[in-house]
Amino acid sequence: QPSETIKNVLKNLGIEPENLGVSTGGDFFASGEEITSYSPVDGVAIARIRTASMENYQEVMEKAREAFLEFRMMPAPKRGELVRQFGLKLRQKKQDLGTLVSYEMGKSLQEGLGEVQEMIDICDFAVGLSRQLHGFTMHSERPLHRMYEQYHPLGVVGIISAFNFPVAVWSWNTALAWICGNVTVWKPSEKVGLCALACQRIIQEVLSENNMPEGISSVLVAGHEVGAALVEDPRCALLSFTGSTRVGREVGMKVAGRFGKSILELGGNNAIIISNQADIDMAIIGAVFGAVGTCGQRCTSTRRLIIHQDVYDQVIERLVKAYGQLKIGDPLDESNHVGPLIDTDAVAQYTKAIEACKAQGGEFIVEGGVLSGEKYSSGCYVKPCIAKVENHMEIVQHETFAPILYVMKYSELSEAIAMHNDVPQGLSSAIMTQNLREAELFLSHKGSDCGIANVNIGTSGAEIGGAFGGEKETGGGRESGSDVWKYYMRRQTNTINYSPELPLAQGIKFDL
Ligand code: UN1
Repeated sequence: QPSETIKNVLKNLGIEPENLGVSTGGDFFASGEEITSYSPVDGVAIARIRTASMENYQEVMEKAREAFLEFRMMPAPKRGELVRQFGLKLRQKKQDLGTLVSYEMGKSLQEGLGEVQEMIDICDFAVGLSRQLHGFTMHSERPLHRMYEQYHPLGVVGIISAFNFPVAVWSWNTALAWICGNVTVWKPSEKVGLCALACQRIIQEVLSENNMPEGISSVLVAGHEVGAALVEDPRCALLSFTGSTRVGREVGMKVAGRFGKSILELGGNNAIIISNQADIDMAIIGAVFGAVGTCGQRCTSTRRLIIHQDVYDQVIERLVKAYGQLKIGDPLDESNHVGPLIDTDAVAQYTKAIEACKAQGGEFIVEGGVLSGEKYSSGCYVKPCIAKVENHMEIVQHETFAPILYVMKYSELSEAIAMHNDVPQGLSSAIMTQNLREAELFLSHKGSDCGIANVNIGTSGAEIGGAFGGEKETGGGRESGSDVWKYYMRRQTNTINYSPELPLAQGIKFDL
């Protein structure tokens, strides 16, 4: 049984003991199998969700298509007004939704609230953008001609999101997709289906208060089959996928195969270079938060530290000390630093990675292990750990979604950058240095090869105002800020002739 506090949160968010997992904006429905959402915090079965059947999926896609025909004609600033109201409701629901995120996913309450704050921020950002979907105008090479470009909505945007950011990733996609005139269909991770239902209820309130048709925002809590159908469906104009590189590779190829568009946000293998000219206090905080925050389950989590030999011993000593002070336990208790992993499968992956690391020659300077005892009865709590490794080791080349931090040593910055880039992934990166030359080199063309490169900030915790995403096996997609909205629209170049002649471009003569 969830605690009284949690029961209240569930009630405030419209979550029942038994829920239907599909909605297009009206009554919830579903006729697939039933699943149970368990909390990794205490192992409690929070609630049950009936998932989408394939028939339910077809119904959702039809509704979405119909809604798009209407929604695309609504002026963008009016669509922005819907998103503004959504942001206001999120402000009212922040405490409840943040608590549910923390309880269902297991991240700390601070981080759960932070995730809802990201939703609010992207709404504000999108409201402003709704009046700024600018294209260029160009000078035509022909007399009395005009050229310009416009951005048109795409259609149905499919969103497949991961368990680790149960609410924010959806909102980065939807806030932009909606102001751009698209409708959205969301298949969240089944591990955090209740968070998805809560989000859908909030947006539905806004849409129905504004007498909007059904189909603008849909959710499908569903299994693999429905996800696969969405990937293959030509009605899904853009598919935004967050998840593993293994699955993302399949998704990307399938969507490309039907000439659909995709945004892929896949694995990271993020490193911080700690220079001998770093502010070490800052470096330690950045590294520890990056490695253990969200129990190492962010795609931006710090996986590797590349430390200058002159400060290596000092940094190691301070890391070991800091890890000794970490409090592991209930993430809703604000005195704890580290909560649980998402489930016992994740715990098994963690244990396997530690064994592999040892077998490949890694030396643990902070030992890992699975915690047991009453406080840890869900079986999902593990000890953050640190291993001395070499960058080329197979385990170091892979992303393990757990708090395992790999440390290595360098002597020259060029060598550190080479090690930094010598992994298949390219999401987030950082250098800790107070030396301008080092910082600029790291940010230069021969510096970090990642989509995100920071100076004197850790690898995680990106703001929504920048474009979020990475290179190489991270998939190349970008979400949230900057000019990312362009991914959600199709560009059209228009040339208008207002002369009485028909001159051809490139000086071609064609007389009849
Ligand atoms: C993710 O882990 O999928 O930069 C997203 C960060 C967050 C987003 C992480 N703003 O850590």
